[in-house]
Amino acid sequence: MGIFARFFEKVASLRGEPTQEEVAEIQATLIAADIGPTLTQEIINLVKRERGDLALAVKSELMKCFVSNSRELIRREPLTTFMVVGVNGTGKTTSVAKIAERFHRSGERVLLTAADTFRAAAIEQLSTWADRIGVAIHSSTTGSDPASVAFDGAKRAMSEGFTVHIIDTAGRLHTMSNLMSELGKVKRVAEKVSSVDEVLLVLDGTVGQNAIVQAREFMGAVPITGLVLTKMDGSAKGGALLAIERELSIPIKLIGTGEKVSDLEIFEPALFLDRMLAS
Ligand SMILES: Nc1nc2c(ncn2[C@@H]2O[C@H](COP(=O)(O)OP(=O)(O)OP(=O)(O)O)[C@@H](O)[C@H]2O)c(=O)[nH]1
Ligand SMILES: [Mg+2]
Repeated sequence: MGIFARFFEKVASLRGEPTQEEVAEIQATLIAADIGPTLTQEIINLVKRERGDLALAVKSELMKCFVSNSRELIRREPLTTFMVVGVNGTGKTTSVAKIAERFHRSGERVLLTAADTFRAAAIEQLSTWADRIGVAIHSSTTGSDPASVAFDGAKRAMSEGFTVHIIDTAGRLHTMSNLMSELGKVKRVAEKVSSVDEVLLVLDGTVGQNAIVQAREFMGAVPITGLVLTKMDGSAKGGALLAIERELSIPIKLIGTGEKVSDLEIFEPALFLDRMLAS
């Protein structure tokens, strides 16, 4: 049984005002759903207060977590530039490939730029994806300056008539301030050629509330326009998604649901809530 099903079952068994013990039980259920302490408290208040249809009330309370209805990636003529950032291993490069494939399929001319010049195998990894999808790649050598790679990629995107440019960056710990400020530099330098229209922060959906801490640090380094939550396949921690968008006020645009290039969904809040509350 899903966590919310358990929650509703518990709530349905209440007779009148819940006792302290019952409140604690409900609280534990909600904490297990990983929706975070603030939201948990709000739902507890709702349970104590609501006399009508509680399921409906809970759904509309949860719906308030979502800051925006527009989840589509920005498109701008003649060239749209995306920069993809996040801590190590969250799924940035895979997400770059997934996004590239989506645009490629819809007829865009896509260029990938390998601005992860830090990890030895990173360029090869992106290049393998580019070959597989059938899109172009710009890269330099491991160890070269990521900002100048991004700049050259942007110049090439402009001069060769690409319509979508996606810059992959190296994973970095949100606690390392020199690496965080490097992101700002990559963006500034790329923008000498063409504006970076979206900075997508890739978060591992399985780390739950921790993702919020990471995100805050990235937000201090570059203006994040959208979130990509990965590894949402087989994750029981779907509830984290609610807390993440609510706390950060940045739309979750995409959901990664597996390792394949097609495992990407545009996030749909209402559908997500229906599934979460039903399961
Ligand atoms: N199950 C699952 N695995 C994923 C998803 N996205 C990425 N992965 C896996 O996560 C691992 C890391 O993915 P990468 O795309 O290399 O992550 P990265 O953020 O680019 O890593 P670094 O560049 O080293 O920081 C790989 O094994 C991916 O296949 C997803 O949505 N679901
Ligand atoms: Mg990578």
